[in-house]
Amino acid sequence: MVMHPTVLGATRKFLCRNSSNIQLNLTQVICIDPGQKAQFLHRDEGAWDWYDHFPVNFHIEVSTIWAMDDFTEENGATRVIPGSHKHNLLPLSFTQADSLAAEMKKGSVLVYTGKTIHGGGENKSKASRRALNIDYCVGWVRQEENQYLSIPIEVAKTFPDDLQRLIGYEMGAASMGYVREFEDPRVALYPEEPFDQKFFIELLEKSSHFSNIAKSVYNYVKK
Ligand SMILES: O=C(O)CCC(=O)C(=O)O
Ligand SMILES: [Fe+2]
Repeated sequence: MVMHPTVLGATRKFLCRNSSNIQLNLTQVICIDPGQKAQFLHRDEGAWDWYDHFPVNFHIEVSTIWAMDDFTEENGATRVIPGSHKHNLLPLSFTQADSLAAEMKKGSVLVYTGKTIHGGGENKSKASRRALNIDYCVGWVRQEENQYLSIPIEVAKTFPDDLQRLIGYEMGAASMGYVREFEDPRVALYPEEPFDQKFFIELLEKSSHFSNIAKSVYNYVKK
């Protein structure tokens, strides 16, 4: 699920307009039981210290909610305020009445940015509403769920290469996440393999697409 090609491809394309890399932010199963009230309206990017100053057009997170049951207005389908990723108005200046229920069939996925105001709905039905919440973020913020502590290294070693990279065994930006003497964190999984320093130039090239500073450093290093 975490590696779903359409979701991951869209997320990468969206977030990498402003960043060199993305990573897995968290995975959760969320169950809203009958009688549970609506969650407060929020932006998921508030996780980063309720930071008020992310520019409105600078996205650092993409969140997804996969329906494990049919999502209905009655059973607490995620409530979303469409268009709320385009302004900085306070989430709690809105009410549930301003939101729409993301009704969808089991197996569908709701994809929204870290700036979209939303919240779990009130469950007025007689059955639980279950969902799989998988969030991604740019490579240069701290992950909400600590992947290095949540996933023992012996387990991480059994993952496919692209999943290992996504959970954090990869540089998040040209100088973000190294181990030892500026080595790619993959050496922690495979210490016996030779270490390849070209990751730095590859990430620098990616950063050159949105950063003039990176472009000038890239041109300087390539000479
Ligand atoms: O369960 C839901 O519908 C939304 C949950 C959510 O937005 C959150 O926990 O951040
Ligand atoms: Fe949320």
